[in-house]
Amino acid sequence: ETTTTADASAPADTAAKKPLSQPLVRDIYTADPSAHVFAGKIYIYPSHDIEAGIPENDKGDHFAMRDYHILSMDSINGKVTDHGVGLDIKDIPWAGRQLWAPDAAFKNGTYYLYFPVKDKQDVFRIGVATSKSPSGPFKAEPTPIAGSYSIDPAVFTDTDGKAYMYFGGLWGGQLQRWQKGTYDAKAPEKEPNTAVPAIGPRVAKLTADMKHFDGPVKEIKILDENGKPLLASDNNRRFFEGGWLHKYNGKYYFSYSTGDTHLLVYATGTSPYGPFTYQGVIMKPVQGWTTHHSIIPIKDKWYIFYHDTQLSGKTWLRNIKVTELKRRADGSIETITP
Ligand code: FUB
Repeated sequence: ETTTTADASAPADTAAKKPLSQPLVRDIYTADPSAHVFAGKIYIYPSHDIEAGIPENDKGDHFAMRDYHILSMDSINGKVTDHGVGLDIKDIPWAGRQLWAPDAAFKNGTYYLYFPVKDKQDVFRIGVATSKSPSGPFKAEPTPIAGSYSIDPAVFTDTDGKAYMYFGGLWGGQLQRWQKGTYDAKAPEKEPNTAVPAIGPRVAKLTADMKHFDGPVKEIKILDENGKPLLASDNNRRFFEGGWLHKYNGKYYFSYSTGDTHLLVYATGTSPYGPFTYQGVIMKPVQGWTTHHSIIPIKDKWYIFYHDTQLSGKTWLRNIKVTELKRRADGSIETITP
C-alpha cells in the first residue's frame, strides 16, 4: 500500500488552494474512474494504464491493461491511498487480454467488482469478482456473466434496492457487432455513420446475488427533444461508451461519452430502463482522445471523476481527476470546461 497526496508534485500552497482537477495519482497511470462511498470512505475503481508497446489503432489494441489498483480517500481533498493490485488478469480463468473500465457495488457485506475483458476468442465479456473488503483483493468468478458482452459496466442500485448494469461501447468495445443478438465477427469495426437510429447502450437488471443478469439485456433508447431516437450520424450526441447512471430528485440521469466528438453528455428519464431524453453537455473535451467518468454525491455536494492525459501527453497513459458537478435549480447540469 502506498500513499500519495492529491497534488504530490505541486507546491504546498498551490495544493491547498487547488485540490480539484489535479491528477489524483502520479506514480501509476490510471483511467476510467468509477467512484463510490463505501463504509464512509471514497473508493475509486480505475483502469490501470500501462505502456504495452502495441501500436495505436481505432480498436484500442494498445489499451492492453493487465490489472486493477483500487484507490481510496478519506475526503475529497484528502490523501489518496493505493491499495495495490485488487485483481490481476492472470487470476481470471477465462480472460484473454485487455482489462478495461471497471465498476464496483456493495450488497449484504460483499463488494462486487465488475470488469470487461476479452475472452480467449477475443470477444469482450463482463466478469464479476467478489471481496469482503472494498479495497480487495477480489476473486473472479470462473466464467463471465452469462449474456454479457461489450465493455464499460456501470452498476446502479436504485432506492428500492434493485441493481442494474449499464454497459456497451462502440468500435473497440465491439457493441456494433451485437446488433443481431449474437457476436458477428464479420461486422464492421465501426458503426454505420448514417441517418439511422444510433446503437443504444445496454441495461440488464441484476439478480439478488449480484452475479447474473435477471432477464434479457435491453437496448436503451436515447431520444432528442422531439421524442425521436438520436441518429447514428449525430456524433455530438449519440452514445459511444462509458455510461453512468445516477438519480437526483427522483429523476434518472444517464451520462456517457460521445467518443469521437470527445464530449461527456447526459440524458434524463423516469425509469432506470429509459427512454432517456438528451439534455446537454456535462464536460467539454479534455486533453486526450476521450474521457470516462462517474458521478457521485459526497456529503452535500456532487462530484465527477474523470481522466485526461496531463501527465503523459499520450492517449493510452491517462490520469484520473475529480471536480465538482454543479446543477441549476431545475436539476440541469452546468457544463464543465476542464
Ligand atoms: O480504458 C479502456 C477504454 O477506454 C474504456 O473501457 C473506455 O471507456 C475508454 O475510456
